[in-house]
Amino acid sequence: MSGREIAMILTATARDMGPTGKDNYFGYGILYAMDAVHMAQADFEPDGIIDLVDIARCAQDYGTIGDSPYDLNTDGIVDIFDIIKISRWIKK
Ligand SMILES: [Ca+2]
Ligand SMILES: [Ca+2]
Repeated sequence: MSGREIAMILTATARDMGPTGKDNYFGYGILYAMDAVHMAQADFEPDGIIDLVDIARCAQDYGTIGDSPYDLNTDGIVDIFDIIKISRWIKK
């Protein structure tokens, strides 16, 4: 993974603070390391982008209980909340 990809993931998963978007006081916002790790792992069909193919991979494991790479919110089951989470990371 390149430095540019890491920077993109860190900024995409940061929680915005202060004025909307990047600002001089908060920058991109609060760093959420766990979300950044999950986003980095969510490129299930490794091509450097998260898209519908990656969501489809996640959906294929729908209903799986226990350890799964598709359990992006680490609640022990692959369900709609994991699909919603990966959907937020699709590049717009
Ligand atoms: Ca992908
Ligand atoms: Ca889950």
